[in-house]
Amino acid sequence: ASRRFFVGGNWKMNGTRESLAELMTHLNTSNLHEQTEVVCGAPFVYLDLVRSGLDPRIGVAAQNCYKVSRGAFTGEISPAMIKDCGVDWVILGHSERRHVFGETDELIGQKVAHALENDLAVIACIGEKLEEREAGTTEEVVFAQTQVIAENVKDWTKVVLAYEPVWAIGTGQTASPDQAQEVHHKLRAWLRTNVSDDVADSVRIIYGGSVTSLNCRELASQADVDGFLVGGASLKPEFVDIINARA
Ligand code: G2H
Repeated sequence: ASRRFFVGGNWKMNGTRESLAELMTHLNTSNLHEQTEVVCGAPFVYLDLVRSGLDPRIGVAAQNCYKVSRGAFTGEISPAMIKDCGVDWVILGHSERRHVFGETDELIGQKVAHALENDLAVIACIGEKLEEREAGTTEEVVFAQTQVIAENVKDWTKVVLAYEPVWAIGTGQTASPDQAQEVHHKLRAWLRTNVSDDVADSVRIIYGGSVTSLNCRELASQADVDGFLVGGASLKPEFVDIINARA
């Protein structure tokens, strides 16, 4: 399958005008492989700044959104507002949203549906916790999370699935290439059985969790690893090496 390599940066709650300007200059002036699709996830307050500052060939993502267009939802941001800032992507279901802010599968599903209806492309995140992996329930957990996302997707061309094992996030404990490949392969098989051959063959399944310039190449060489969602390392110059991980 010829899936375009996809590298997302998830800046999380980091950055200042000054530091992001520096990071954007670095990205804009670096040699990024044309065949890699790059999207940077910026904090809401900097979406405008980042969209106007980054080279147009680099996409921008919000890191969350709400499930309706407007109204009395203090503190929330809608897909319509994100689009209005010229931003085309949103990250949904990140483990920090699930586990720090208590977002449920049901809410994440509703957000996915609403974002897609409003023409935002979605990086949909799933992943098991350490105790779930140790209990042997990794498949069960990620299939159940994927099921809820799938129920809310009509157009899979606008979806990237991000597998982020919670035990690997920000811990420096990256999944091994074999561990990542095993779950990605099973997720693709799940899509084949439960959605379609076409979707299974075409949807990018990216890996997230302590990806660095040192471990990205071996991970990128795995058959079912179609890219990365990168947190900590996406704020550093080495992000360029990760973007260019696939030769
Ligand atoms: C996982 C990842 C980016 P990090 O959350 O989504 O972060 O690379 O810092 O583990």
